[in-house]
Amino acid sequence: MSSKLSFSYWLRKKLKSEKKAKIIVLGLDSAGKTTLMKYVNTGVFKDTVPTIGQNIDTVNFADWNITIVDVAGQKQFRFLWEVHYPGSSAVIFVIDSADIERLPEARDILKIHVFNNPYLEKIPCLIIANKQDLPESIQAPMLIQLLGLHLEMKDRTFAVFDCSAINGTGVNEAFTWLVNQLEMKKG
Ligand SMILES: Nc1nc2c(ncn2[C@@H]2O[C@H](COP(=O)(O)OP(=O)(O)OP(=O)(O)O)[C@@H](O)[C@H]2O)c(=O)[nH]1
Ligand SMILES: [Mg+2]
Repeated sequence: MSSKLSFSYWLRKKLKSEKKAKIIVLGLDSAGKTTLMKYVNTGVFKDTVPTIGQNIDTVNFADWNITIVDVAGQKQFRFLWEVHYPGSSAVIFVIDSADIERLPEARDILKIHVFNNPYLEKIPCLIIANKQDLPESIQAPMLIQLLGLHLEMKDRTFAVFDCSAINGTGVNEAFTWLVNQLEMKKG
């Protein structure tokens, strides 16, 4: 093997062995995006304030080093999301599953920013049915029906996990699914 060839072989192997990814976290304001990311980062519940712009943080999960872009869900900040789409390896969409009134709005945003978004169409989508600690919350099977995920996402890799970003229920399972998807994509 020539030295030029062996260098490019080594570089390709090295890049393949580095487990790095960028993940974008979308959802309506108050869905619990920042609370979830803080839980993943620290393993405990931490109080949050509404995000302005976005929070960019690094999370280590399994042996992955993941740059998390946690955007601001409020309407006036949503135009900022698109700058973060290129280069994302996966998308997390967080839903307040106790807020039935805002489900149609969540569905619209999911449609515009995930279903019909060419930047995100080939990457895995993790949907978090958050706030399961609240008694009025609905669970994944019902959420899948109400959001029409079984129709809209039929050609995509996606999963819905019941979670609570307050007490951590389901968070580990959801992120394990996500890194498994990253592993599979890496090949
Ligand atoms: N009961 C309950 N409350 C939660 C949960 N996750 C988040 N919250 C609360 O919901 C509120 C909003 O949480 P955030 O994490 O700031 O929501 P966000 O999606 O980041 O909102 P924006 O930054 O405005 O887009 C806070 O009062 C959180 O404590 C949960 O799983 N259960
Ligand atoms: Mg936030």
